[in-house]
Amino acid sequence: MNITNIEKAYQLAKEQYAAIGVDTEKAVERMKNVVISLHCWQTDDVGGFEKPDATLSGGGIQSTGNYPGKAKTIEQMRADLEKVMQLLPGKQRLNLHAIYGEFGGKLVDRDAIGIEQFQGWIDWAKAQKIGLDFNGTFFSHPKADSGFTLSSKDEGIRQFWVEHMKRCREIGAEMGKQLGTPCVHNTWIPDGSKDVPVDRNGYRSQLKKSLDEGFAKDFPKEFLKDAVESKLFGIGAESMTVGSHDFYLGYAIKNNKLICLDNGHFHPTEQVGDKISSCLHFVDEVLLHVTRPVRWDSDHVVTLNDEVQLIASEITRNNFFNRVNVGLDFFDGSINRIGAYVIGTRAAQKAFLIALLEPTSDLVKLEEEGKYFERLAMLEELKTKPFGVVWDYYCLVNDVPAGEGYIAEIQQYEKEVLSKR
Ligand code: RNT
Ligand code: ZN
Repeated sequence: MNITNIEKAYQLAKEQYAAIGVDTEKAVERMKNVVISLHCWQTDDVGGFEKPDATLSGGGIQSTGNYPGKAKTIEQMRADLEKVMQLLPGKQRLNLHAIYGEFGGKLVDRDAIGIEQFQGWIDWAKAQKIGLDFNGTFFSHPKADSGFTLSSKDEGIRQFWVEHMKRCREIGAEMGKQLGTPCVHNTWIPDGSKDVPVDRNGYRSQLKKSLDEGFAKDFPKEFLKDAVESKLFGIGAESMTVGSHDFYLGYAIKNNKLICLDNGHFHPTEQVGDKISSCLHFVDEVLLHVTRPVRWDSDHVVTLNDEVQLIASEITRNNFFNRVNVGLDFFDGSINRIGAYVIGTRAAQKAFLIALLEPTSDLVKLEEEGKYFERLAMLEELKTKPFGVVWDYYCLVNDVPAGEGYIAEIQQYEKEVLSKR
């Protein structure tokens, strides 16, 4: 896109927003507060590097599609991530899963991983000037095949996963320490039951016991922040999910943990955007997994929709940037994976910029005066203000392609790199 045209259009847009009391410069400046954690698992459909050609198995999460060019080695994955970050304005973090360590062709089981397998990632992150987040991997493993991990009634299996969790926290804390920015360590387990269970309470007691053991060691908050991720149901766990929202929200409040809200993990008419201000009255911080559930927890590529918009608006209106950690969680193997990343991350960023271009205090005033026609009218008018022009300007000042400019760059990367894999 032509630079002078973007600048010309921006000046006009700036005036239009100023007329309704919105400072576009300030909005662009406040985008610095929006740091998005890129979920590493979009690069290879949640495969990881434990075994050659590993594919996601079990856990009720599913990646579909077989688009060519998937990252098969750590080097390829890093190259892809670097490409993605070159096409994104603003600052990102990287969110790693435990199966993405550098295992050097040896089988290092989940209860044996350590910082050795992740030092390379820390060095890479340091060079990229980004922070790292971390997740234990409680699926794609024979000891998860029964459908129960931390909530298992088999003591050997339960202990195995508790050990995994402990090791993941050690790794996360070391990442935070070395990189000078706390690592958000998230625990999601697939545990649940396809058919109606009898002893729901028994499994939840096991899970509580395991979490207490896994969290027994304290780490400084500057290094590590622990989150627990709830879910309503998963495929193969339709009748009961052990780690439900009630369970984890209770656990997080009582034990000073972060609650992870994944917007694919609730009933389709529930909105995560509405939950943020509720949870933040009782927990210090929240972790988000921003995704796009289509009829179920399908983890489609994030697009700019009402759900994501409400999430961004709630964070922005309340200036919750320091209390809400924004991560992404989708995996689509049916289209160019780098393209999927860029579309999804940019969509989330756009939602934040739109939220920052809102005359919030004026709207609150209308609301408090009971002027609901005027409030609705303004909210409608805001939808057709020249947001896209401010977005292009934001990309321009961040030195990344504006508008659709990233499409050609991804096509070129596909031709030069992905198609040769
Ligand atoms: C699964 C959860 C979880 C995973 C990742 C890969 O339903 O959303 O966050 O997607 O851990
Ligand atoms: Zn998630």
